[in-house]
Amino acid sequence: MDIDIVSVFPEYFDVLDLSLLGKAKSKGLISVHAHNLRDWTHDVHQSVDDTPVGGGAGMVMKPAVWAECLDELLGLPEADNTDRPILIFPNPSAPLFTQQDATELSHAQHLVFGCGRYEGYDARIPTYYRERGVDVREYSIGDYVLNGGEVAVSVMLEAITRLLPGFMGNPDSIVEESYTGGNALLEHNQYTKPASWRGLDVPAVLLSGDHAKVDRFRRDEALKKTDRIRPDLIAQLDCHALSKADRKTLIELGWEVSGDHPRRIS
Ligand code: 6GU
Repeated sequence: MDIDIVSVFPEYFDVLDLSLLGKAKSKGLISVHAHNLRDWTHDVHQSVDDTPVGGGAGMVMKPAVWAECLDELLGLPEADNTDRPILIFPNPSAPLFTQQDATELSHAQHLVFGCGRYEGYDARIPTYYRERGVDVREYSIGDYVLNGGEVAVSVMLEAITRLLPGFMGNPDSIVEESYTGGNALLEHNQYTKPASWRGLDVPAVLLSGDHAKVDRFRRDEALKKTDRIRPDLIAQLDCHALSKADRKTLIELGWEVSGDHPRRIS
């Protein structure tokens, strides 16, 4: 996978050489290039932003500089639509980035990320590239405000690249974790040895050696934890995909399990 990142703080991405992502780079699984947007300016001040049309606080990133940069990285106008990169802009006012997006993007050959700074970027930039057939995505990583897209891009990159075949030592750990697959639950608690530590014991069933019982215990723990912390995820479950034992647990937790999705009744 080839990854280009455009930012006014390209050094921010030097940290990608550390960690697992650095390992994936040295293994040749991914290549990452962080570019400085200011390299595409022509004025002495290398300015990339201007005041908002219509008034208001802050500065907005100018379309012309971005377009010179993105035309080059996307190979426009020559490249045909088939192997164009996917263009991604972090944006706090966009749909939330989910595990499903990470999975889908992990199958792409080439991703280009454009980091906005200040109060954002001119809305005509994504429009322009969409009109030229580019797959343009805008994502928020959560309901809070960051100063710029750099942190959001590193979050998305980590979520995407760890799904690449050969990235993780043990691919099973991806299959088992929260948010994977259509029926997302929070993960059950994990424990390691010793079985008793400072007066706190691990749940006895985990020491029983009875794998069916352990699986059921963990599944019920996941259902209870999700009910408590993220009931919105329970309400999105597909009732038809739930086992008899899952239904029983959810009913005990106060859900009606019929129709397409569970509904809280008490
Ligand atoms: Cl993608 N960008 C910024 N600047 N702030 C955010 C965000 C993105 N997602 C949540 N907050």
